[in-house]
Amino acid sequence: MNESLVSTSKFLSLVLRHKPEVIGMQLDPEGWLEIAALLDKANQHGHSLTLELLHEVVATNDKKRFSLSDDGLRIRANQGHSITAVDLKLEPATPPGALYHGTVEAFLGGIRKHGLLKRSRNHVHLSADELTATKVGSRRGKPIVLTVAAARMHQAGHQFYLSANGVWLTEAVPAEYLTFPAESSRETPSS
Ligand code: HQG
Repeated sequence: MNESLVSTSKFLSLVLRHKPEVIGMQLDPEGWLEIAALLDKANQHGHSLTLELLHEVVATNDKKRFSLSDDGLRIRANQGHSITAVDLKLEPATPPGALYHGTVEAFLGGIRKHGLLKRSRNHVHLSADELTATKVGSRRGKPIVLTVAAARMHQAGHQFYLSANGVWLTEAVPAEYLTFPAESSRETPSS
């Protein structure tokens, strides 16, 4: 992605996940914005966004963060929201046996104590493969990948959702369903 695509993706993530009010807008209950109004408002607030650039970001975005409505008139983010009023109306889905969560050491104490919490977002985000989880953890430092016993959690009644861009979402992961990586690399040698 070139710089204007990256900065447009970041701007759209801000507006469509967290703060539509920065351009004087409000998401509908399922997270959509009318594209025509979005372009008008963005430009009024000093962001030179065109329909062509928006379509290019939707099509080429590395994580497929955004979707267009079937009629092409609206756009929304596929996951990652912090606006609690947004309900994407995803269908509950059956997860694979294991899912993965990338984090960093500084958070492990809290995670061991409380499990995975959604914190500022609307869901805990889980990855289908370890490589993706490693990349997620790398955003904050040396990545640590936790394994989630997703099938066991699901059997115990916890609901899972699969976003349109392949991210698994759930309300919280109690610590009993987490496996932490072996800690041998952090142990002090005994002699
Ligand atoms: C941690 C990006 C202490 C958790 C990524 C994480 C993802 C705890 C952080 C998506 C905790 C929350 C989401 C507890 C969880 N104590 N720390 N009990 N429970 N945490 O950014 O999963 O590029 O809200 O480990 O690729 O890092 O934006 O979640 O480190 O898919 O599209 O609290 O964001 O996608 O951080 O990332 P976040 P995340 P985009």
